[in-house]
Amino acid sequence: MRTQFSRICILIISFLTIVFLSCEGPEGPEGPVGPAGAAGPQGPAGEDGEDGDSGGAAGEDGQACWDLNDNGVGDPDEDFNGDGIVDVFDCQGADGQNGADGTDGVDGQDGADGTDGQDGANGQDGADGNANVASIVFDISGQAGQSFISVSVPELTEQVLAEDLVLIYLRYANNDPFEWILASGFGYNPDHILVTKLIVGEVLIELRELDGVTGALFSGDYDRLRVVIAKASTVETGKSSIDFKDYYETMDYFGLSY
Ligand SMILES: [Ca+2]
Ligand SMILES: [Ca+2]
Repeated sequence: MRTQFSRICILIISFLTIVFLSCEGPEGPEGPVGPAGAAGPQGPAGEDGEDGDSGGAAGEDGQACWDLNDNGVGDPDEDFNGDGIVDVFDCQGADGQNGADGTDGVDGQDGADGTDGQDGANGQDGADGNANVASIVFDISGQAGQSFISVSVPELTEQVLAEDLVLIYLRYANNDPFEWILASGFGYNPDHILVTKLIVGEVLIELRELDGVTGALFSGDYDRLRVVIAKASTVETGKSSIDFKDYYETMDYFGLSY
């Protein structure tokens, strides 16, 4: 009985297998490309190549430091140290910057005095002076405010007063240039006259106003008194035309400076 059942089962299974196999459909389309696989391991190193050709051309020489014009020749003007050879000793770098000024040195000692120079040549003789004429000037500005002044003149000796010509001039200080007035007669202004007296060693001068009123006539208008003493022999006869009131003509006549 059991064997029969097994056979029946086998028959059923076989039948079902035939049924499934006979039921397979047609083949479907090709599916998409799958993802790339992982890289494989590195392969072994290859063999060394052959050595290249070592016979390349040599490079050109560089420029020598002394060859300023780069012509490869030592030119005369490249012989900087002047020894007749152009070589590395002629190589010069660029000038450096000037250094800072040094501190001043200590003053040296004074040198010895030099020897005296030679005397110069004598100058030319000056014009002859007039030994027979004396001209003396006195400052009378300190006597301002007076109407009468006395000036000490030691040169007026008794002999001079007896033999020589004596002229007295007053300088009027208020004009530019100054004017000299003969101290006898009218003064610079016609409102007064000048009266001069000569005594031994002294000149006396009085200013008299024409209106008879005596005032402080020497108010500083006259600041200098000049005494001219001329030997009588120097006053030539026939020269009476000299106007002694003209101060400059008189000075010229006696050869005196103004
Ligand atoms: Ca050169
Ligand atoms: Ca040289």
